[in-house]
Amino acid sequence: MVTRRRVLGFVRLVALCAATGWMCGCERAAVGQGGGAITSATLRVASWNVENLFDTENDPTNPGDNEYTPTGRQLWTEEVYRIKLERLAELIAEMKPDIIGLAEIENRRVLVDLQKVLADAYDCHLPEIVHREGNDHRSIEVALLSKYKPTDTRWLIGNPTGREMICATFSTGASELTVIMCHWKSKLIPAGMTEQDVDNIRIREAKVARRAFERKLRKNPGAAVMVMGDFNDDVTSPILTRDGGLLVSRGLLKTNPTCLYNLSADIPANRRGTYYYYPKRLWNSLDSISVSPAMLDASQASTWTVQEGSYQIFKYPEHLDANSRPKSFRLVRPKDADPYYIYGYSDHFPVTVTLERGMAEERQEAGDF
Ligand SMILES: [Ca+2]
Ligand SMILES: [Ca+2]
Ligand SMILES: [Ca+2]
Repeated sequence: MVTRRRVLGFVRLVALCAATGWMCGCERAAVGQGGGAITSATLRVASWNVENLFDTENDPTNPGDNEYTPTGRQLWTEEVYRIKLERLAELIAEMKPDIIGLAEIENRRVLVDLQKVLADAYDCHLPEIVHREGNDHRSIEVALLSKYKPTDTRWLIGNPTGREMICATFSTGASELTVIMCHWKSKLIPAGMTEQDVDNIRIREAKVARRAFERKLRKNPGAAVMVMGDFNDDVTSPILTRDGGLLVSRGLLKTNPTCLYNLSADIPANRRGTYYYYPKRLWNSLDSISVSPAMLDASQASTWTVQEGSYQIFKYPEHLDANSRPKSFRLVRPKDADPYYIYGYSDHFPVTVTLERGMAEERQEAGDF
């Protein structure tokens, strides 16, 4: 049966392709001309897959949210939703981000609800929202919450029937910081597809993200550009390193100046895990933040550099289960008892980094240029 959503999705897709030319990996037109230059000396940036942040209403155009209703399979009542928001806000307030990328966001409403809990319960103010509805089959998108309004926001489309990426540029006064937020397709193989089909989509997503930051770095090798998110693959995977240009060796940056460095490579391989895959009893480094070469060297021209030792997989103590794995927020269905919720947080750990205003910006502001 062809659902209304699919028809709408197809019509939208055709219009989108015509408008933006995604076939060549082009960016969606810029929207939102904002202000709000970053004035602080440091900037904390985070990325977190918050795991199924759905509201409780059944969106008739989205079959992907049917289980997240009070009578749906997840028994997703208003009370459960409120507790989920509360948990997420509690952890985000601990991280104290200035800009946070979020994955698995149903719609704008859940972001507004999360903002409100952050502000009211934790005095944590992230007033700017970057989000739009996409074509994902469950209608879960990436989003940014931020203290600052981007001066330019684009959506990158690597998979026209999947999740888009956000490419947001913030003004830092004299120059810019660009943040690309990703949630690439998972390695699960849907019916009718092969592993190669899925890999091809994932490779295209990687290449589209890469093209966006390469363009910035060719124009300005000192540009501050970050790529972060849930890549649904380990940081050493060829799709990240070979196709996405997110390198795990600082040495290779010298000969590949338009590639980025994945900060998770600074963490020993056995401690990079952000997600625990129970069927194979394996940790995966699905979530990470990569930065442009100039951001690694405070003497270089970048506006923002990584504060030494600040990158971390953020392990909020309450987020750890008895085995130090991420404590998910999930419904348990015992065979001989009523279902009940484990009020965790998410099946992913967040990642976070602190940036410092670079020398170039300071000199520029002092009028030395
Ligand atoms: Ca919903
Ligand atoms: Ca629905
Ligand atoms: Ca959605």
